[in-house]
Amino acid sequence: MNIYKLKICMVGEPGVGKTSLIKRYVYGVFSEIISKRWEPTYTKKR
Ligand SMILES: Nc1nc2c(ncn2[C@@H]2O[C@H](COP(=O)(O)OP(=O)(O)OP(=O)(O)O)[C@@H](O)[C@H]2O)c(=O)[nH]1
Ligand SMILES: [Mg+2]
Repeated sequence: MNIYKLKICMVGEPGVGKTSLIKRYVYGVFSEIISKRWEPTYTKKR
């Protein structure tokens, strides 16, 4: 079986839910609290 390492870059308008989507997928959590604006988010999921 081949194992692929992918890097995904999420870009979009401010406040559309990019960080929320990433945190939901990687950590399984969703927060209504607005994250700090313009803060890049780097996460890793195996
Ligand atoms: N109801 C609802 N709220 C959401 C959803 N996704 C994000 N939000 C809310 O929208 C707000 C902004 O979400 P962020 O994930 O911070 O958006 P972002 O695209 O990362 O914003 P920037 O980092 O400023 O570009 C937060 O208050 C989230 O809780 C969703 O699917 N449903
Ligand atoms: Mg964000």
